[in-house]
Amino acid sequence: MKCIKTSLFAFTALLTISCTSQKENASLKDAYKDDFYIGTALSADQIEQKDQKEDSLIRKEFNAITAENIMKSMYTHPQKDKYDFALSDKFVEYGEKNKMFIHGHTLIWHSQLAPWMEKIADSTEMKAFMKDHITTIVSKYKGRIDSWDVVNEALNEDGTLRQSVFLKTLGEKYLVDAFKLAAKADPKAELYYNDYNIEEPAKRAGAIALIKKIKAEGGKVDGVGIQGHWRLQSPSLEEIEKSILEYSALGVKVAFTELDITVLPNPWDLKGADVNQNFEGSAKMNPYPKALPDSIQNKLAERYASIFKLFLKHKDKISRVTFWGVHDGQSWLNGWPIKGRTNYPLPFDKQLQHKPAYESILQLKESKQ
Ligand code: 9MR
Repeated sequence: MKCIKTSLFAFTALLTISCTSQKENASLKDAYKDDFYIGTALSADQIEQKDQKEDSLIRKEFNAITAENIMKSMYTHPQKDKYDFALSDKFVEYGEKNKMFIHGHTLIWHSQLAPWMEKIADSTEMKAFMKDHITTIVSKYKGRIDSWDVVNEALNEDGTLRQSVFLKTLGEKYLVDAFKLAAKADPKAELYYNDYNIEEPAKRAGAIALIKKIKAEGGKVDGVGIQGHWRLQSPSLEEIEKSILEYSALGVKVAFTELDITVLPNPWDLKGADVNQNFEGSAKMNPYPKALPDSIQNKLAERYASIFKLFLKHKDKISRVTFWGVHDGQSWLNGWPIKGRTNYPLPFDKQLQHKPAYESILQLKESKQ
């Protein structure tokens, strides 16, 4: 294991000490085994175990998996009468072989739909689609996929319902229907509502209302997935903590399902910046094309440490924390919201080396032992 040579926080020398105390064979999943699952999102190549080094890292560090893309409807259900389970079969076999918790992402989502689905314009056809889609996929993996994102990203930022193709054709009822269909197909699978920014007050209020409504109408909701596409400075720990408490008060588990922390400037934060302006190729927006400076590396480690400290405080309410990708080189944040940047949002760098962020997450457990 690589050690950090300097102290990460000005106020503590804890991590310097950790250099000597952490064992070569330490891993995130083992360190947190009594707390919650530590997951990662797998690309198609990772599911197919194309890179041996990446594969051993995945098996060493993580005990929960999500498919980053291949289980989205455009891939699993490309035509009305055609499903394609070739890669999702491999994904599930991989999880079983390695005794991992297997999460299904995702059943009902307005994005990454197959072109034929986008053309569905009336309620009868949409109802038939939802029934066939959810029943076929969930039944196929009954007893093998442990939990599902049944509905993904149904909310707007102000907490109102997104005008998706599902809402337009079926009205609000599509939400409870989706959860009922999934529960019928696999009564034992854990069913989640998953979304981003639902730790922010307005959207959180919308998510709470949505979960309450689905439950009141007889749907089974076991958990809420807070995606966790976060930044160095925001959201605040206070809002994250309030979210854990308020969701868990609904009687559902809380999972952090797509955790990553961008270290790059955000075009929407720039005063007067036009979001539609083309920032591609701008050095200002891609400040660390070669390497992340120590100062930012340490900020990232500190941010991860404070987040995981909060997660540990509420481990009784948290079922799983999944990173959105195995290493920085794979992250979607290299291509969004501006293409062609170099971002550093995960605990492993693109050479698969532990970053100070990794050490800081492990250190929280080591200091307690
Ligand atoms: O990481 C995924 C990226 O490779 C895809 O291009 C993108 C397409 O929408 O989806 C990304 O994953 C998203 C996830 O499925 C749902 N929440 C937001 C994630 C990041 O966009």
